[in-house]
Amino acid sequence: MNPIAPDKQIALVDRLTEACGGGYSPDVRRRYFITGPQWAPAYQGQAVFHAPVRPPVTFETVIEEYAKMGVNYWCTHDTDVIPTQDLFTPRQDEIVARIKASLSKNGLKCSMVTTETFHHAVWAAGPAAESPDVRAYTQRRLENTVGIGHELGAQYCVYWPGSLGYYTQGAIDETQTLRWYADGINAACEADIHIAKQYKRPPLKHCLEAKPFEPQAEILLPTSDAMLAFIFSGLVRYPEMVGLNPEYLHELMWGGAPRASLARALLCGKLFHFDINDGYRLKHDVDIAVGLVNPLDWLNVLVLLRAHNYEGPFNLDYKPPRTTSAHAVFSMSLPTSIDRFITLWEMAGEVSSDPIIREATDALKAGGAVSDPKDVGSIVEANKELLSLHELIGHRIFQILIGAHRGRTYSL
Ligand code: GLO
Ligand code: MG
Ligand code: MG
Repeated sequence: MNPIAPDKQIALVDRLTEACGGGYSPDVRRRYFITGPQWAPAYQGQAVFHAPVRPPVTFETVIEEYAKMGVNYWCTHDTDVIPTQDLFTPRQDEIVARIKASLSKNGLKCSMVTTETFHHAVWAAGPAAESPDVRAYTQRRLENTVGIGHELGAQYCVYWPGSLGYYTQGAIDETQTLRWYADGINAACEADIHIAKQYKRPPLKHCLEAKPFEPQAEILLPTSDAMLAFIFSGLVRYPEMVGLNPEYLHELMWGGAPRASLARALLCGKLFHFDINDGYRLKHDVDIAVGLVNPLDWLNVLVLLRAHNYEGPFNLDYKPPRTTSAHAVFSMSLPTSIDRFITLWEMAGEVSSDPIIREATDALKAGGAVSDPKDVGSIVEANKELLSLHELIGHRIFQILIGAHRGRTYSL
């Protein structure tokens, strides 16, 4: 093949994206509670070892592009859109008014707001540092975000306490730090109760998000389970207002099974919000788009969520890779991510209604007829053949993933 001239590359990528087919129309995409973060397309490709590769984009562009794509909801960190030095000033109000205008012009809603408590130098020792000044500032920031959330009509507020931890062991008292962190969440909930009344709106759903590694060396609330224990520890004053925003990759990163983490959150009634992406076990937070690494696992996750009538947001918390251009972020990366999610969701519906899986599952639940229930040997004998259905169900789910249940074959 001849080299592809730079001015022909966009056309090539667009043509091949189109040739992939299988894309959904914006109207179809709008049927799902998919939320688009400001930070996903605005991510410039930078990291500890990486320089940025893409230019900055404004919230106006992001909101407009989401609207064109068929994403109904937008969400943001406070400082994604308001520079830190402009928070609490009239500049903040001006920016929030511009966001409102841009959302309404494009027919989008704001689903969620979140406070950045990990990037700025003020959080060097975390949002619950020893210094009372840092903690008082944290509380003001959290309360301020709640106010922005109500002003923008959000339903959810997310907290990722990524810098709640340490580099050098023994330097902080973990129990004290967690108490101080709870003070921050309590202040946000209290402010919410007050502000919600002023706006005549229900209070927000406050969602904690765990990540096992990064950016601290050791993290105090590394998993969704740790956060459940924290919510029910007695430190959180309004536990009914606080739930979880698990992230698929964050649960996978520590070696857990995301589906089991979600199941535990569901049992506690705490699965409020869900960050969707993909990646690898026991690696750093690569935030690859949904379904590109673990489509089978993702399919199973969605089967679980459908079975439990999860109705919260699916938040596209991923990072378009550095190899994807600024143009392709909107023309290829985001739409294909959304479409893989929709396909997996619909496929999960097929798994749930598949007659083979249904019959196998019912048979397993019926169990074998045991001749002597007190005799361990008869229990084993009675179920021995039935248990082969476990592997058969796995095979059937794979067939559904590749379309074999609809007759797709490979003839050699
Ligand atoms: C980082 C987190 C981050 C959060 C966001 C929402 O690893 O996934 O993107 O989801 O800060 O609070
Ligand atoms: Mg996340
Ligand atoms: Mg992540």
